[in-house]
Amino acid sequence: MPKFIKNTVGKVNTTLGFFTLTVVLFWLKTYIAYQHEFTLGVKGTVQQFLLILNPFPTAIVLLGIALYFRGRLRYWLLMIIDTLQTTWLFANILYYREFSDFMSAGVIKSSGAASNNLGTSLGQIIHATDFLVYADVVLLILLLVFKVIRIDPRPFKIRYAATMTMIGVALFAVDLGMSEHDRSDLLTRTFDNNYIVKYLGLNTYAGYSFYQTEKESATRAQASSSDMKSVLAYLKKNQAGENVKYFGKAKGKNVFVIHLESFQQFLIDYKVDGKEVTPNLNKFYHDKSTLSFDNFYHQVAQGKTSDAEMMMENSLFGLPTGSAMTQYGTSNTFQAAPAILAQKGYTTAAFHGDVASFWNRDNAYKSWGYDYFFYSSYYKEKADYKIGYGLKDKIFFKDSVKYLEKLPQPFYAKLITLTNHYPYPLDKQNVSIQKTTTGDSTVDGYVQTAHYLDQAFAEFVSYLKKAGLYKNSMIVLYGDHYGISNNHRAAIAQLLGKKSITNFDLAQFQKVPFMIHSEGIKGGVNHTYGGEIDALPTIFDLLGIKNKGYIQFGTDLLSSKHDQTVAFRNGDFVSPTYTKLGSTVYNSKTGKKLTDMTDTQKKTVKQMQNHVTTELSLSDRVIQGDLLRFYTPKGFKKVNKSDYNYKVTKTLKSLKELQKEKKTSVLSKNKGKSTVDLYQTDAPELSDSSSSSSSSSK
Ligand code: GP9
Ligand code: MN
Repeated sequence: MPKFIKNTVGKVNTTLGFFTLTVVLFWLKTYIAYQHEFTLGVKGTVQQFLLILNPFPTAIVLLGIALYFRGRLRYWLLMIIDTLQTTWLFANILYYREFSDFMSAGVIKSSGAASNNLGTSLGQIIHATDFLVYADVVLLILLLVFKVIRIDPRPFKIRYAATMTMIGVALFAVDLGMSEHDRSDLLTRTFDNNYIVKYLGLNTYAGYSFYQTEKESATRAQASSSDMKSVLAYLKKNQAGENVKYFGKAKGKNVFVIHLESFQQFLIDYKVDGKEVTPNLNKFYHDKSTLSFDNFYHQVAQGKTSDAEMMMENSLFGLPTGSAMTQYGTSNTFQAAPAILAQKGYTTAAFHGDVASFWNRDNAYKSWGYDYFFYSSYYKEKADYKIGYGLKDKIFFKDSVKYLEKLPQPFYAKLITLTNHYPYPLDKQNVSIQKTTTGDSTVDGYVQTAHYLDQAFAEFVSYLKKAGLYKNSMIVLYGDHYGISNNHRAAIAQLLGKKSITNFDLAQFQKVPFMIHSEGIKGGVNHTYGGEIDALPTIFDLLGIKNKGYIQFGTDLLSSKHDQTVAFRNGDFVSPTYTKLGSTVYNSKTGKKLTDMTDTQKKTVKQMQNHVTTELSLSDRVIQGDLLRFYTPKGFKKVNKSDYNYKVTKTLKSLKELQKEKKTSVLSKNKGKSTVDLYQTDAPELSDSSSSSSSSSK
């Protein structure tokens, strides 16, 4: 063996040599993961360089801790720290695959509530090769155990260890300095988590995220009633008021809010092989009594469904990281739609075919004033009734009816569907439309579950018609967030029949349906720009409730004063004129980048950006500081969470008693005869006679 190689190999038998080898191997796999597992959007040589550099500083500092210890302990500590860092990398690879985002401390905090479903999907997204990230650690340990690499027993001088720490810190300073230069306000403004990882690395991101979460708890402790003043001042200036033409047009009607899981606007009128994917939703969308919005965007971040629910029913934004419903749903004071409506005589109920704890619904719904919450335990459970995250939509809708018919009218009922959820699995017997053929396996099943959801919805609507509920109800439909994440550019391009996809196209791809149907209102496709934050004031308009006095950040889509600048949760925005994504401004009409902007244009965009940043941060202040505890709208009674109990036995008893007290439920109106038999479904799971008249009280 040449002397040079022999010398180099020999070095691994010294502390410094082994340490260097560990650092380099960790760097290598992190860099490979950066390239293959995450979509970091690295542009230009500076960013390329920083991506290569950024695993080093924290790895040197963290692994360097071991250098301060003696002999064998030093080596084992090195391996333990390496394993911990690797586990963080491993967890993020899996998390990113599903959520196209990095894990945050907020998500980890929430994971108690979300663990069930994270576990479900984990099984589906994990690849055997993922474990290869541990290969270097295992190899190093084996080499040590079998004494191929010998442990250097000599003490490692403290001043050398300190030098190593200093090298790490210095590299970190270089990394941070260059990053700030390339992207100012990197750590102060809430950009995408991808930015933090791209510039500062995965370990730094972990520290940043934990720091943010701690800060959140502190903000809450520090908040005081005077903080409400700036919120009230903002709302006074920005709330839009109602549209007299629509005000109260659905007053006193029941309200159905149907949550279309992962449903994007592009599916409306979309065809595969000449066949409509969602014919029934399309019909509903074009109905003359349906107000449909075709420039309506989801505005969720990591909280996904829970962010959508937060916006739809509180007109408050979700948080930049984690889930507001999970982190603050239990302890905060809210003035949510169910509570407001309940105090106006509505019975309020949420229906969902998953466990109650997911997204902390069982607690948050109490804070929001839901009288009832029907979750998985309320439904008959059979192995083939479930797929992916819970009950199949057709069965879910049908089996909700036996509770629905017992609710005194008027009621506010939210039904959260589930089958159209990533990774879009559907059993053969329920498949009735071709997959798309992009070749991207996570994308191609999407139209099949969407088609299934469409059929389930149609069955529900036809029941509503038979039970007389269609006429006296306002039916609201919304898609909660994207189903196909931005990671699938090539497939998206194919689905949309485009050659390639720009960032502007991706922003447009965040449109979700928002439809309001009420017999007698003037419907039509409305092109107003808006988002989930605007849903509640719009719904209130139709129900004849003024939103003045409520802390709601959205504005009525029907109001002439409605604000059409739609904030994305990361501070980007779309509007009918300008779309701003990161630092790039686009002409919303043409989708072209605006390069030479006039001073007036720059000023307008700056004003829009200020507005977006202000509304997001004020909404965050409300949630993080629990500010609603300091403010009660006129005529509103503070919700007392202990008034609510979602235990099955309690609920069934209460519903029974209610039938005697109030004679307004569908069941009472039908002289005590159940309407369940009116429900027709072609769900194959229910086709045998024994299960067609399902009853499942447990
Ligand atoms: C889980 C369901 C899915 O109960 O609402 O939530 P998501 O993964 O879409 O946020
Ligand atoms: Mn969802």
